[in-house]
Amino acid sequence: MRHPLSPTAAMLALGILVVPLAAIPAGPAQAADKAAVCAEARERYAAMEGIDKAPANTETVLMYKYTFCPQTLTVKAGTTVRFLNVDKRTSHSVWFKEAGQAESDRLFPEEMYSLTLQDAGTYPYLCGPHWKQEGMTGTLTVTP
Ligand SMILES: [Cu+2]
Repeated sequence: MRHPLSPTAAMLALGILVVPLAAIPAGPAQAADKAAVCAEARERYAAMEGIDKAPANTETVLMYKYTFCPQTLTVKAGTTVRFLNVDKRTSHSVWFKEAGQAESDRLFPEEMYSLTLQDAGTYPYLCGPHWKQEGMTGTLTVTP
């Protein structure tokens, strides 16, 4: 049996560390990066004070580092979805552009925007200032 810290294992471990770092693009974050961003966003949300963490019939989408967390969400018609900015400095917006809705006001850290959709369907949305350059978009699916 090979020793767990044999040179080969150490080199493999190093390779695992080096490859993803080199693969990080300058543009929109890839899926793996988004997962890490959203894990951090959830930690920030959990630590945030003064916000009801379990409001009735409500789902929460976090906005953090040019990412909606989760990026796709399915809810039953009549569920309220609130979009909460857990960023440190950056402001975001929520814009159901394709559905013809007006863009939300700019949401600063710890501010939120809520909406309740009654009609089943798939609703893509975006962040006004960050969808083009940063790919900050999401999709909300409403089921009957
Ligand atoms: Cu944004």
